[in-house]
Amino acid sequence: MKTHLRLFLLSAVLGVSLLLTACGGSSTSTPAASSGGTGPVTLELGSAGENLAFDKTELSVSSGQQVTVKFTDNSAAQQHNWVLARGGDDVAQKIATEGLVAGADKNYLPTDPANIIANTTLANAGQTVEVTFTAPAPGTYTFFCTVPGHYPLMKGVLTVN
Ligand SMILES: [Cu+2]
Repeated sequence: MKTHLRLFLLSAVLGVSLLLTACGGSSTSTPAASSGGTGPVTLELGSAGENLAFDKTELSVSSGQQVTVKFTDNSAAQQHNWVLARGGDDVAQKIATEGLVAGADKNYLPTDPANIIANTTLANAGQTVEVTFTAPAPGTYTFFCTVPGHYPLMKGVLTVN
């Protein structure tokens, strides 16, 4: 009789501690409250006609802001894309080189996306493509096109405040 009671108490204690563990686990994943009053923003840019350039070379957003980039290929024949690097020109150069190897089937993007914050797919002439992402930590980031030969001509800087 006494043994049964102890077993019951033991299993009850174990059950409670399991429940506590489960609750503790879920509470840590509660998203942090958004700071500041920056709502979602849409940035529109395009290629500069037939030039290997964007029609805007400076963009700015706020850290944590939801950003949608709408990119229009204004060329009559060329493909372009819009890629945001997790860093500056050194990182962009590496992505462009790896993208060239990957080929058009992969949107001229490296297999490992670790250094890419956001990217559109390839846009054909006259096409608009878009991508939505959360603005990273404050700093400056290079955006560019990875179609072979377009970087480092076709690039700009996103400033995150
Ligand atoms: Cu391009």
